[in-house]
Amino acid sequence: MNHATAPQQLQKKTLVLGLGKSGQATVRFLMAQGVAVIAADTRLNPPGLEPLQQQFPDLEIRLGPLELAELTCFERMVLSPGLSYWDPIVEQTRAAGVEVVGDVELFSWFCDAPVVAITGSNGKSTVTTLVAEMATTAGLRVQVGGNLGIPILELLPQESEQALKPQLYVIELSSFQLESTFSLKAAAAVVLNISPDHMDRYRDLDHYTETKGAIYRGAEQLVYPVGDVVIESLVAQFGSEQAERTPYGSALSNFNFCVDAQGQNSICRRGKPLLPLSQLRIAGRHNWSNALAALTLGEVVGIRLDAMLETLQQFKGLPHRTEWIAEEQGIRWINDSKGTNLGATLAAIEGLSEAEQGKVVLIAGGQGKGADFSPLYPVAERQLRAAVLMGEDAALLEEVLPETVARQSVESMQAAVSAAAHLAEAGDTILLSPACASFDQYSGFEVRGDSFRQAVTQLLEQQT
Ligand code: UMA
Ligand code: ADP
Repeated sequence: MNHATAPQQLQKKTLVLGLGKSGQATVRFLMAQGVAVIAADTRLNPPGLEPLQQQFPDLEIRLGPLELAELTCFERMVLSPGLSYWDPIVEQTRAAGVEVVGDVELFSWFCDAPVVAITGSNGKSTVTTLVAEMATTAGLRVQVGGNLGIPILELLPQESEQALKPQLYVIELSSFQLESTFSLKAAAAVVLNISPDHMDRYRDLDHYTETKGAIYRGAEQLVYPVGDVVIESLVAQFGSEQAERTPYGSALSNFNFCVDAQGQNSICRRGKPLLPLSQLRIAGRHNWSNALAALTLGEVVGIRLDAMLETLQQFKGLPHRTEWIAEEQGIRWINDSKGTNLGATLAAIEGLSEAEQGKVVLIAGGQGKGADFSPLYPVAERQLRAAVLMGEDAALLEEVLPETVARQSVESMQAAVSAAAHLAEAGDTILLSPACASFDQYSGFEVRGDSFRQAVTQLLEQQT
């Protein structure tokens, strides 16, 4: 379907299931298109209840456990990313002939500007923000959102905004969103990396990986990290034959690393040095790789190189992602609260250790989402001085620590910060990178990161 036929296609008896941010945006979008919807949520008091009741007093909203008989009365269900496409009741609803799609699918029916689509286990928000800032610096009208921040349907222009329609969409997509997306034809798509995450939602790692790979379906430019065999196989499986394949990170690809005439490690384009890494304000190998991904995506959709390089020199990184908080008595404090899976935490430890001589005192723990933490062992053996553990799955992390690593269990962030300060030595880095979701103790990673920052500031004030 293209955007001209989309409004007609919407006229189906529709249930919007899930009234979080994306469900609320979906209800508003469909109502604006004149579709009569019914809304539902399995929660008794979902976040969207009051705002939707206020805006649409006549909207029928059903709350609480789902009944199959109720669901199969609809022709279409728009499913929130928080609920699995393979949830038994959703599967039964599909088996009964109801079309189940997500908000990204609706977006792809309506969007009529090029889309840069970004997924991966880690680095999505950083790369999404970088590409959007590069495009903005180059003078394009850009809309940015998706899993990051603004629900995707809110990115589409309203009737009154047609004269200033976006020229580019830059969207972050989670595996949850990709489960129910079928028609997106991105101008450029990337899977940045794959490491286990959300293992409580998928059958196994292959299931999770394939869900992410679907971002390449129908894409014109397939961008991928060269040499990553898992992602290369996704490109082969989901990419069309006509699509252009554009790897990054090797001597044969457009963007890579090299040493310039002054001996400085640099970003280069086809062997020509462009920018010394020392001029980037984001640190760590993982972030340099994010920079290559952003440059490659930007180039294939036509963003000017000078604008991209200018952005790279200014971009300080997002809060809660290996964010520098303080340095006192030779000890650095880093907030990586967004490190919500082990892959992110390993990248943060390795990326930060590279530049420093000391060791890392890691603060970790929370909800492990069914992860296997054993890959922490060798990295911990090399780079950790100590681990301070908290939250629901602290014991699972402790099990995989080598004996050489000191450990302490704590109940609160304040206690974690004070324990870490005692365990660290001059030259060390104290890193909050939990490898876990935060929902057992906080309402989200931002609140967890803020509480870390506050506890660090308090401690350092007491010390002076
Ligand atoms: N839920 C129910 N019953 C329902 C609907 C939802 O119990 O009927 C629960 C879900 O299991 C989930 C929670 O409510 O635990 C939130 O789900 P939701 O679908 O209401 O979420 P939204 O508020 O709409 O936010 C979603 C994304 N959330 C998820 O995918 C869980 C947000 O990504 C996204 O920013 C937003 O849409 C706008 O597009 C957040 C996220 O955590 C940041 N994403 C995961 C991640 O990054 O790891 C994938
Ligand atoms: P996402 O949106 O995928 O969660 P973010 O850009 O918010 O990604 O970064 C989340 C965390 O993932 C960071 O705090 C850092 O620990 C880690 N990270 C960022 N980029 C990468 C990368 N390219 N490879 C591995 N880990 C990364």
